[in-house]
Amino acid sequence: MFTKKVFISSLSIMFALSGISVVQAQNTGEQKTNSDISELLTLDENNSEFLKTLMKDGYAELGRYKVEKIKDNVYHWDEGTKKLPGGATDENGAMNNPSSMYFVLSEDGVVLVDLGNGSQNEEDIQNAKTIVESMTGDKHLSIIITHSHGDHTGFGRSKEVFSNVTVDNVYVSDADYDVAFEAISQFDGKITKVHSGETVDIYGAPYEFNVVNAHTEGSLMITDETHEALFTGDTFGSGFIWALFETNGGNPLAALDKGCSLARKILNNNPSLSILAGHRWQQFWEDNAQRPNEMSIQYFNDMAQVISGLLDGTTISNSYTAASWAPDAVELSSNGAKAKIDTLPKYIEAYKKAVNQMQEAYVYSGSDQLSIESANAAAAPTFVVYPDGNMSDEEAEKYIEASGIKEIVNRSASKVYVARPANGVEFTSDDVQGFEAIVGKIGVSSNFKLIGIGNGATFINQNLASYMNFVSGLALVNPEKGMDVNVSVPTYLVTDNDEIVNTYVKANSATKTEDGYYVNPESHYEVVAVNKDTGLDAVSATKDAWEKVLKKFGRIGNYSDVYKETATWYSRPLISGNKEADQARKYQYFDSVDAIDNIDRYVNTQDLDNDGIDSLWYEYIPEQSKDAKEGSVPAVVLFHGNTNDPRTQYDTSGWAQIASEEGVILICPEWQGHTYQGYTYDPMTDDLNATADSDVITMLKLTEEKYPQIDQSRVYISGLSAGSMNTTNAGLSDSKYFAAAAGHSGPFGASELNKKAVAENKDKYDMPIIYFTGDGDEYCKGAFDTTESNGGLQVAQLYQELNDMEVTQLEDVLEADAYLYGVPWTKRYTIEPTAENIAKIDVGAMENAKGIEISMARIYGWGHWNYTPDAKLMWEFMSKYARDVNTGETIRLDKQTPETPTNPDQKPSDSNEPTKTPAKNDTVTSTTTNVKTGDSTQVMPLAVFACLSALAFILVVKKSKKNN
Ligand SMILES: [Ca+2]
Repeated sequence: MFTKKVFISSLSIMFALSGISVVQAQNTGEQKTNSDISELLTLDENNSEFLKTLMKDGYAELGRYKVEKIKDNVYHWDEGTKKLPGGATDENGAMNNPSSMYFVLSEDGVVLVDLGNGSQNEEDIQNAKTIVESMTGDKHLSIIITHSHGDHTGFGRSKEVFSNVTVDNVYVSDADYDVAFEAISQFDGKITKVHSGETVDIYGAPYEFNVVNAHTEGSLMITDETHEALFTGDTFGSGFIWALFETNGGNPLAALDKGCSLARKILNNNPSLSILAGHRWQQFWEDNAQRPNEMSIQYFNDMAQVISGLLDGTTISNSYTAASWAPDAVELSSNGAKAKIDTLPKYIEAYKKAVNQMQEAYVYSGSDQLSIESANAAAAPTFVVYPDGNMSDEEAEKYIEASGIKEIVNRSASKVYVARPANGVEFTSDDVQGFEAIVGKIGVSSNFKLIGIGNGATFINQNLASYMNFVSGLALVNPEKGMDVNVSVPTYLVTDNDEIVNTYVKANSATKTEDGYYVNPESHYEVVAVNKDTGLDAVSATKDAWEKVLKKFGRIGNYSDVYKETATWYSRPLISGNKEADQARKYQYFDSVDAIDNIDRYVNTQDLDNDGIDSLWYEYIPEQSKDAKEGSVPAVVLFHGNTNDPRTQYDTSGWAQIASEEGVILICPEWQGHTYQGYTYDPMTDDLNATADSDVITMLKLTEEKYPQIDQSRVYISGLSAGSMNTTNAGLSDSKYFAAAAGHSGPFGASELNKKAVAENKDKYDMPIIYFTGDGDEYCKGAFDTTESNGGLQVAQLYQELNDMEVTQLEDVLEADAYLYGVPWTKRYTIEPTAENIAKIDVGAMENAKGIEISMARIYGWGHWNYTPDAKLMWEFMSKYARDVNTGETIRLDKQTPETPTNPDQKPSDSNEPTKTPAKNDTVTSTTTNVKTGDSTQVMPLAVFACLSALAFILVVKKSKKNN
């Protein structure tokens, strides 16, 4: 029971983090009987042999046709049989594409949904006539046409089929009437045009008609709650939709997207509705690898995913050849999604353009250009520009091109918004609303830059001061005097007005360090750069602002003292709508990777397991480590969060700075598989590294071979959220490859595989591990308690057992320790906030006889995301450890008595030894680098690292010798 609970909660975390809402139909367990809804009706068996069979078996064939019972009072008429089903080829070699029609029986009459392909063949017509007459009996018939296409109106051309039944009404959408009329003209005078949103009572049952104009202009989705049916015709297809026609003003995909939302809403309200589509054979077709089977709400979720993926490049596009009249057609699909969309490139472009379009701004988006070569992912800079009064789209286009913004946006797969004044002339206080509309489209994890020029700068200066707390870089070119600014904001100014300069200098608690440059002595993030050349043009000023301020910092809002419920998730909008909370919320600065210039990135794709599919990973090689001596450079494998990008941990975790300063090599695997520009990379693990030797290890070994400077005794692992789960798991299952581990926004608890790995490895290896978790984290905050289901306690128990420590029993847990998972830590300390770090952190730790620690930290007010100052704390923890690559023993570097090697330059005799030279190259260089940055406070701890690192080599070399 206990294990199951944890398993389920892990799963829900996985889904919750995926950003895709997983909607499950609610099964109340209580099946409604049809007598509750409408009486179960029987057909008169004596009418025909066909009907006798249908009543007996729920299935009957007649010539080329079959009829089957779907549910009480609902029958499916298919233009295919068992012998010649959909997708099979007939005697002429043509593929059978039968349409589906449905009979709905009511006390007062029968509804027939659609009229199929029809037939010219006399035998077929007689059989169709028998079916219609049998199903209608002595009642009247009404017909609903889902859409105008010939394969759904065909029998309308046969008067014979309906010659003996009374047809009351034929319903067709207003928009499809003209095209459909020719086929159904025999019913002229009985045709009722329906409109979207209209509900019509047919034989005592309400039918709600909704138009989704993606397949035809008037394609219907019809809700019949009485008979628990949702008739969709080809409105959403039956596994794939043909959105190949000029509907919705040339934007069928927008209509489809809207229709999917409506369908989901309808199905959420009525989970018992069966989706009865226009070609049922397609959803059961054996040759269709992604058969949706009985379609459910998931089909619409999947279709929505295919559409939304067009905006971030995760949708797969292949050429589509089934429609010979549309040679440039493409088929859109998405990893794991069952629904496909066949459409034309011009409709994709129209959709993307319309999504980005807004009245308040000209929008240029590079987000669909996200590829494995893009510069960054989660922390990509997004720009909002207020120009000097109204700017035409052509002028805006020209400005972003010339200023370099377009290039940055393209390489970062982000966006730029050039605002338009509400009055069409210049910006006034009326444009604050427009600012909120623009910002409402931008998520917190974005790296938000605000630029104002002339009138635009004045508008910002006079109206937006209270929004500065989420701006990571502000540039004002020739603003007029404005409001007081009460929060810090990294600022670039073109002005000769000292009063304006002083406002921002004061807001940043900055002091002058050189002419035109001010910095807060306690925070390198809080800067003001001033250019007094007021004649500078907008393009040159923008370029200068990027170099001097804008590229340097990001700012993530994940912290709130006053509004904890919104402090839990990074993707919530910058403006929550609660003014007090929005202005009080704290935002954490981080160093933007755009300003790092001493790290080379390598993108790797390789098939690691010989299944024909490449895996993807990134290597980040700092300058200091490039030509470093063999076995001298530590490396850290960074696991991203669920469905995140492999670059995210480099961009947003703070590890980029550690690498830049310390010369550590970073390896960022796409462990989960992810689609970029249509190619889906192979996941490196199926179980988040809970079992040993996944493709992550294959990748690591390849990387170690490629970079002999990597010190294999100092390879570490770290990760965020689902990446934290990978870290927990690999720390137990792959202990021998890693010297220490650090998780962020986890621990999540113990699995059976974890316990198995502990049992296998506890006599062989130890593993030091540390976790950092926010107590505003919606997935983890509940774990700060003293129950056995608390994820921290469970993970502590795993690592206590692995590390040969006393395992905490539930009865030993004290209520007073709930703030740190109830674990009886033997060492506790608190890290207070500083000008650079906004959060207080409580840390608990315990260590075994050999000095191997388990540690867990609580970040007050922080949500579910990286907190960048932690990277340094993780590194301080992890770099204390090395693992003897021969014995597997963990070495506590800082607790060793310094020993002078007899001959430090002597190489071990065995040339296969991975650690050959007691090199100090990396750490010495990093000290130099640090001095270069002018940050003198960094030099001391680095010097200590240098000593420690040197010690590590001495120790490893000694150990190796002993073993030889
Ligand atoms: Ca592969």
